[in-house]
Amino acid sequence: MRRVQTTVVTAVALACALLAACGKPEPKETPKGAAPQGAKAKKAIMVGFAQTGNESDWRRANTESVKSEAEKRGINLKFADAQSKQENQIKAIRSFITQGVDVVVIAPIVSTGWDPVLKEAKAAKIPVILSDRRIDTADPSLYVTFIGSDFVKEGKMAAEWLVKKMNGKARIVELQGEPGSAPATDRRVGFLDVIKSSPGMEILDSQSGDFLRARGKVVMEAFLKKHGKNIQALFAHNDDMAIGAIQAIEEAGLKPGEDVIIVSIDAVKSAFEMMIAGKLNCTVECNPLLGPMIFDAVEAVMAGKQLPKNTYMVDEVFDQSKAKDVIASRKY
Ligand code: GYE
Repeated sequence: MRRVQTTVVTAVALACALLAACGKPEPKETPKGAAPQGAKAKKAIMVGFAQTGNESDWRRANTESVKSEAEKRGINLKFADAQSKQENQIKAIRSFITQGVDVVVIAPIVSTGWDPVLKEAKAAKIPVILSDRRIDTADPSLYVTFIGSDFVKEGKMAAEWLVKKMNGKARIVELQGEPGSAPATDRRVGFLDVIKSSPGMEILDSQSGDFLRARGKVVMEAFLKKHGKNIQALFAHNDDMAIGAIQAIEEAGLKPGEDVIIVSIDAVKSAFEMMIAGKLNCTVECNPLLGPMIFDAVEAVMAGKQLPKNTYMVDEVFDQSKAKDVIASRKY
């Protein structure tokens, strides 16, 4: 059974207005992607997917989930890897519009700056689905639905685990994700919100490692140089940066998982391996397997059906005590 939690944030009337504003369910003579009556073969739905890049294990699992699900359903998928640049992603969306795709799916790299291109999609009557990362916009009619995780909640879960583990007292360093991205912003907000009620939980330093393993290592090296053994705990916004940091901690002659307690987010397979090796203490799940839900939404939009404005995955916390039992069942 798929574990999702659905929140309809708009009143039904508003949702109808939003859908109409996106060109759905306004009946079209021959909806794009649908075969004219009497035709034998149904024309495949064409979807343009603007992916952020290839920055992490999470991202690779997400790309694979989208591609394999499209193939399974016979969807004609146009895939664009933006190589972590918003301008590339915007270019890809413009090209999808020109190609006349039926639906555009975006995993927005950063949360701001989307209105102009989303307005172009709207003018072309192409519905937009946001997946993985939310955006900041004053006009929610620019997208039909959002499907992904609640990053504030993930940050809170990481902090709650750490407060408990450290008995409310720790000097922490933080490795943030890509600046301006929803997961970096929201995970930090959630984490700070929880630790603020434990005066003993202090953030010594906080910097971006761009969600990259190599950057996680470099930034952790700098933290260690500056703060040395004062660092008692690390909060990394993703597992890849935590794994890079683990290497830096070992190279500094310290024991990750003991001298520095580490909590990160994603729960990818390599994080479980690190927990089993005793080097990572805890990871908060962020499910990247969004393909089936994205294409359910695509098909619903194509059928003129109404969708909830936000659908959130339900994520769990895994610490070392669970790692061994769970690793075999992990799908990414
Ligand atoms: O946590 C990180 C990836 O947006 C949820 O992006 C995603 C984040 C994920 O690079 O590993």
